[in-house]
Amino acid sequence: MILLPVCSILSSLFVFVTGRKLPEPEVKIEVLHKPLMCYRKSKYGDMLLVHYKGFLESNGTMFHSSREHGDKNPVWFTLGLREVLKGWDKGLQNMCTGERRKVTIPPSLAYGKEGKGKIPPSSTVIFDIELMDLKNGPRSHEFFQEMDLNDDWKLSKEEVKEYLKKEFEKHGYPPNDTHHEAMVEDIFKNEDEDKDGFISTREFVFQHDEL
Ligand SMILES: [Ca+2]
Ligand SMILES: [Ca+2]
Repeated sequence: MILLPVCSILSSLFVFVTGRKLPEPEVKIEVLHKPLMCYRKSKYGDMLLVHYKGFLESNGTMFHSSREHGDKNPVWFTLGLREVLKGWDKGLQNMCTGERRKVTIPPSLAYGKEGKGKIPPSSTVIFDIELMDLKNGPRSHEFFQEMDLNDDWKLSKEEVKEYLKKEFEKHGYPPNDTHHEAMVEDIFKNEDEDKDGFISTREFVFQHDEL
């Protein structure tokens, strides 16, 4: 599903980004608007903030609009990590902030033979997607430094918690200490391989379960 709770986005911050083998692209991309200035383009592992509308190709029905439905906020996700439809991971690469695209996605890269909710089985879907913001994704050097507040090249539980708190606030969620602490414990369970209570750069950079 496309709409992700912030906590699932945050927990995926710790998913290592690797070049994944993907089937041949079958996503049709049309650029509706390209900004004049483009300092950098989206790549796998980046975090993207998007507003979007989704339509059924068959009859043009709009099944979702991030500006009109839910909390009406744009949505963050990490490109290339299967947090979203496969068609999004394919169709939103090399995109500039401020760019708008029409992305046509076949069922195999969208909701499949089964469909989902308002989406009938085997539907080709069309998304009108605007990239609002773009930033370094998980596992980047910059990202580690940003979290490492005292520059000792390891992340303490406090530093990770501080980061989660900031991220939640940034997205308009009230701080929730119990929840953050649970998330930190969860993160350390997976990431602190030698169990010394810190996430080292090595532990941060290398992936444990998928290599
Ligand atoms: Ca530190
Ligand atoms: Ca450690």
